[in-house]
Amino acid sequence: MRLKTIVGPSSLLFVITLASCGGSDADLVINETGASGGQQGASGSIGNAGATSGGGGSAGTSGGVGGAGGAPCPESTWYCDGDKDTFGDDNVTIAACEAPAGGDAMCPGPYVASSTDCAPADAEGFPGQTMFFGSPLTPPFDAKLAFDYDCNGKEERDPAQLFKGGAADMCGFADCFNPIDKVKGFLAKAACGSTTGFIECNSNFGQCTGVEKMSPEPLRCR
Ligand SMILES: [Ca+2]
Ligand SMILES: [Ca+2]
Repeated sequence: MRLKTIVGPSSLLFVITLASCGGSDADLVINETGASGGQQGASGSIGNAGATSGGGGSAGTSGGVGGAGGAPCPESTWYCDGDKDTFGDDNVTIAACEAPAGGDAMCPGPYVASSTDCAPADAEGFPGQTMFFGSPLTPPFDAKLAFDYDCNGKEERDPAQLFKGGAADMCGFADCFNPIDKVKGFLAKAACGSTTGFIECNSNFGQCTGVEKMSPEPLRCR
């Protein structure tokens, strides 16, 4: 190996001539800037390769972070949207410059910027959901909020299914004389997804009383 030193107009160049196994010589040129680029990352070799054109140093510098000589990019945290409802799971994340495509064993759906899906395995459970549901969310979810389909931290009951008698959770006198339909509905104590805690107002010996019975459909919540 022979070491040659070349002093250029703008920077100091070291030329090392390598005797390869095949007997031919190859020149490895490193200038001061190129050596600095190599220290920043695995792209130091990029700085070396660029030496033949005299620009290796600057290529190594810019390639140190972005890789492959490209411009550096700011990394963001991306969240897995495994149920593909456009909201991500803050338990499954990845850091990258742009959103990874996902679609693999780690994340069945794409990665997104949102991290607010309270039910990452249920496409019907997401912030802003307006519908009500009679069965619990698909796990995983907050164990105390199995029906929090809109991810607001509460379980709201479908008002259309609640009892609307003349008195709170009790049948008023007029409730037994509804010519179209009997007054009925879920009481305040009824649980989401349950068919109990449901009363219907019936006239009984001149009095209007609520008879607790099984609802034909579960109480829907969100
Ligand atoms: Ca979801
Ligand atoms: Ca809710």
